[in-house]
Parts: sequence; structure tokens; C-alpha cells
Amino acid sequence: MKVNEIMTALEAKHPGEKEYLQAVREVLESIEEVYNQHPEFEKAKIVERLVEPDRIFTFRVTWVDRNGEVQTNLGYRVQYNAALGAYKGGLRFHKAVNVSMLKFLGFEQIFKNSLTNLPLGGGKGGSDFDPVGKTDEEIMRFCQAFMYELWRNIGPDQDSPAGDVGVGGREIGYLYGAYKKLAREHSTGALTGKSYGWGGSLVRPEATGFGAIYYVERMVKQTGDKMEGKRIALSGFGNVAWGAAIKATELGAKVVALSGPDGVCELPNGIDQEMIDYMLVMRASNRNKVQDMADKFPGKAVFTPGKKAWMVKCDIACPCAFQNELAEEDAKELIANGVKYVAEVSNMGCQPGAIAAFQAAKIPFGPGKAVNAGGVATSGLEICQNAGHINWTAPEVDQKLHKIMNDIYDMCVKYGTQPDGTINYVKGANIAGFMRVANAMLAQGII
Ligand code: 2IT
Repeated sequence: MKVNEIMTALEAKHPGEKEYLQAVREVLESIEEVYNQHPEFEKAKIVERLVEPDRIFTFRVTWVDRNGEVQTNLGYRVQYNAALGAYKGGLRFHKAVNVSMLKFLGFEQIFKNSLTNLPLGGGKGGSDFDPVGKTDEEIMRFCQAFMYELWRNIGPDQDSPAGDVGVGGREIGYLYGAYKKLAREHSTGALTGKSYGWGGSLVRPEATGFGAIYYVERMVKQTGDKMEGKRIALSGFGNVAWGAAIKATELGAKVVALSGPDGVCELPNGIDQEMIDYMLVMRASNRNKVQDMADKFPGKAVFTPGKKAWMVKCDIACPCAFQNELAEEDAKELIANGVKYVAEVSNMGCQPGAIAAFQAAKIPFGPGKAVNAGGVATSGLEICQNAGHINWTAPEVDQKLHKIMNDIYDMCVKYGTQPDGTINYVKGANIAGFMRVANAMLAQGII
């Protein structure tokens, strides 16, 4: 396999699909050396097969807004790779959603799901529906209209969507209600991120953030350092940042920044329980403004419009919002301000130039597909509970999540340790994730 040749062919075949091409390039560059040591991979054309989704559904979603106006959006589901299990991955509702974005997310999901060591294939879906400013009724009507189309293509042994940006517990509730009515069965494993009481798992809401901080804790300990007293900057204020804020605070770190599309809130004394709870209120309001935190807690949160979380002095930086949200110039600013560790919690949250800058400065950098895998891992645990008609306690789920994150971290170290002793977590995660999928594809034949 020669990365440049494959990329040139892919660019010709998928012109303009920037995010998808970016995600593929990163993986191929990481695995090139190992891949070329396995002629059986080359013979079975594993990479050529892996970069193309098994199938993509695109569908029209028509619904009626609060003014009685008919609205039409596009809905998608990318079923990427099922070598390890039924397709699994979130649904993203955001105005910028398109096929390229969902292909990049679906591609990343294959490797992330593989890292969890659970039987999960890779998929992703969503819509260009913009939840910002929508009423609860509008969200419900949209979710129902979306499920009119999607329901035939999902199920616990087929494809099991979950939440992502713009899709949380409320949306999963409306989506599941519609699914159940259309499918005429209570097939709980068809969606994850459900509420506790009707198939949801305890700790699933917190899991992405908790898992990320478990991974960060290992990165910190690896250097002989500790979490206590570390200043941590988080971008976003949604579900992922919320879980990360809880766990980081519990481990003695200080959350010094949260951000939104409108600017940053600096938290000079860290975050307290009341503020953590308020993050959920902010998310449910659909206003998408982090300034609301400063308005609610004057003095404890200081808002600056237009400023990014990366301009705040910190020891640990964790992008938790959106892809490519941390650019090379942000990385340079963080490095100049003394950042010690960077962990991507959002999928592909850092631009390639930013990752290169951190690695050149020898700052440990954890890639999204490993750092944020606790979310989908706990979705896998939710499916296990659904299949067995059981509910694990919160400590039981948390313990399993913690073990999965530790195992992922160990695999990243195993495959990512370089001859000079440094750890390239990006390479480690990509190789570890790839090997499991590639071996499954080999065993299952040319299909
Ligand atoms: O990016 C992700 O891993 C998710 N949005 C969660 C996927 C899942 O199926 O829980």
C-alpha cells in the first residue's frame, strides 16, 4: 500500500469530500508500515474495501414547524463496516451535516468501535436539521419524521444509532418512541442513549466525558505526573464537556474554561456542582450560547465574546465540541502558554497542523477515536443489558467503562511506542483499531 497513490485515487473518486479524505489519510499514514508487513492484507485489498462504506441511505425528512410551515431536511445513515458486529454509531443533527461529514465520522467510528474490543461495527447518521432555536415540539416532530424513513434499516442486530452533536437523551426518547410504534416491537437495542427505566444504561450520559478523563489520567500518570491541581480547558458545553467536567473535578483538576460558538467562559475558581447542573439546562434550551453561564453565575464565570477556549492558560486542553475546532495557530498559542497534555474528545477535533505542532513540541496528544471511545463502549454495554433484560448498577457500568478505557490506553501504548521511547497515541490507536477489523475482514472472506 502506498498512501499517496491510494489518496490520489480517492480524491478523484470523491472530489471535495475534505473531511472524509482527511480522516482516511490520517489512518493510512499511521498503518502504512504495519500494513506492508502483511501481504495477506494487500492481497485481500483490505484498505481499498475499508475506505468505502458498505452502503449509504439518503432520505427526505418533511415536517411541520410551529408556524404551520412545511419544512424539508435531508436525513442520512452511513453503514460503513460490519466486520466486528452490527453497525453502531451516533446521529448528528447540525446545519452543516452532509455526506462527507458523516463518512468521516463513520470511518472514524470503525476504528473507535474496534478499540473498545466489543462486537461493534461502524456507522454514522444524521441530518442537516438545525436544532438551534427550535421548540421541544419541533424537535419531537422532526425526530418522528426522521424515523419514518430510518426505522426499516435499524435494529439491535442490524444497526444501532445513538446520539452525537444535537442528539441527546431527549431526541433519543422521541426517536425511540417513533421506532417502537413503526416497528411494532420493544426492541430496545435498536437505539442507545435511552433514558434509564426503559432500556437506558446508567452512566451512558456521562460516559464519553468520563472515559476521556480516564484516558487523560493515564496520559498524565505516564509521565509521572498527577491530575490534582491541573488546569483543564474544555471547549463546548454539551453532553461531552459536561461528563468531562464532572470527572476532571472529581479527580482534583480545575476546569478553567468552557466555550460555545459565541465565545468563552473563564472559570477562575473551577466549576462547582450548580454550574455543572446548569450545563444541562443550557443544552436543553437550544440557545447554543455559553454566555448564559456567565449571566447565571456572575463572578464565577467570566464571558468574553469571540474568544476560544485555547486562549485560556491551561495544563490540559480537551476539545469537546466539533471537528477541526483546534487549528495550528491555536496549538501554537496553547504551547506558548505551557500546555502539557492535549486530548481530543470531539471526533477529529484538531486539524492535522495542530497535531503535528503538539507532536513536534513532544506534548502527549490523545486522538479522538481512542479518547472518546467510552461513549460508544457504554452504548455497547447498554446493548448487552438490553439483550439480557438486566440493569447494571452505576458502579458496575463505571467499572467496566474504566477497564475498557484502560485497555484502550494500553493498546495505544503497545502499538504507538516509538524507537525513541515516546508514545505516538495517534499511530497506536489507528494500528490497534485497524488490526482487529482487518483480521475479521480476512477471516470473513471477500464480501
Ligand atoms: O462519536 C461517537 O462515538 C458517538 N457519538 C457515540 C456513538 C454510540 O453509538 O454511542
